[in-house]
Amino acid sequence: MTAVFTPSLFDGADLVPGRPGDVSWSGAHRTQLDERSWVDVVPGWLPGAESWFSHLSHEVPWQQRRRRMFEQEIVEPRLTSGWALADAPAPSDELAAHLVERYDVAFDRVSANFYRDGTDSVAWHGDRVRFTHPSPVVAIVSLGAPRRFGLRPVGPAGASGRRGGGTRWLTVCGGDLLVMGGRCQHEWQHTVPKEPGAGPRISVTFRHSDPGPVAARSERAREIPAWALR
Ligand SMILES: O=C(O)CCC(=O)C(=O)O
Repeated sequence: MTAVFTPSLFDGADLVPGRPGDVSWSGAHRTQLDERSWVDVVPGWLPGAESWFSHLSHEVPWQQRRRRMFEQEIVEPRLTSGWALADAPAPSDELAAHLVERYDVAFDRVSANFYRDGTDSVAWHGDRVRFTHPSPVVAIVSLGAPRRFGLRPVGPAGASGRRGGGTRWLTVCGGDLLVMGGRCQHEWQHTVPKEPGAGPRISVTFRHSDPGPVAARSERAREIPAWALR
């Protein structure tokens, strides 16, 4: 693939066989982690995931972030990049439109993580949106090699000491969609652990900066302004 990445001109059509509009929800399955948190998995959601993987792996300006942890600076064991939706690589905008329709939040930020091999990983964490959103929805498209994805409850445990039934593990494959919602970022953590022998994988994550539902926002817009009632 010799395509040069020009977000304003490139519509992704030649990289994602089948239109991005062809995403399939047919295998969608929701797991209720506990009474407040859920995770949806949609196997094979994205057609042409392999070519998007190939394109992103070569064309994204990947960076390796450093962060402070326990008084030490650590180099993150993966590469990352991020955009506002309008600047994100095609067909992010079309995929976001599908996600907005289904989850009723205004996905407007996209980030990508490149796990070059099984030594790359991300540790247990909740996403930062939990500091601003009571119920963020975080949607992750997997591209490339399969990886294990873990979810574990945090905070006060129930009488059993294992609120929500303890740690859950699943395998995400190229083209799969995984969506976390409800209180998942607050009350659960997730991880992609190191996995000896794993091949390269990219995850593309959609988040929303407005905490509220899209439908409610348009309802609010339709509300009669106070001045008109005076
Ligand atoms: O790569 C993934 O599937 C998870 C990414 C993630 O948890 C994050 O970047 O916060």
